[in-house]
Amino acid sequence: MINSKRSLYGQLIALSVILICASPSVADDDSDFQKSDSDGDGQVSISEYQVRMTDRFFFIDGNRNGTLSKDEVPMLSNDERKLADKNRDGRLSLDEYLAHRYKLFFSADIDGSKTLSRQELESWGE
Ligand SMILES: [Ca+2]
Ligand SMILES: [Ca+2]
Ligand SMILES: [Ca+2]
Repeated sequence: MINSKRSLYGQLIALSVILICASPSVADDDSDFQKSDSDGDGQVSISEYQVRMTDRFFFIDGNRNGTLSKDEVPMLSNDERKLADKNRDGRLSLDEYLAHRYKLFFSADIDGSKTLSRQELESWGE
């Protein structure tokens, strides 16, 4: 009796591990592109990008103090963060964050159209 209970428990654990591993991460880029391209014209314009990055700013601002501290932007290297932190207060304001993201946007905009096609976004790798 105890044995069968234990094996059922083991099966439940195995099942939940499988479920966690199977959680949606496939086609992440695609859905990200579609979310950014809010008018659905196949291009992410700078204003669509701004909306998306503003969203992201408030999403990663975990303690909601309106600035991003070092541990809230672990994806930025020290150099990147220093470059983006214009007033050198050790935090990124929304303006500083957006200015940094615009730079990335324009460096990804290979054809200079001020919009990012799906292809440009993919070769950017973000
Ligand atoms: Ca668009
Ligand atoms: Ca700052
Ligand atoms: Ca472009």
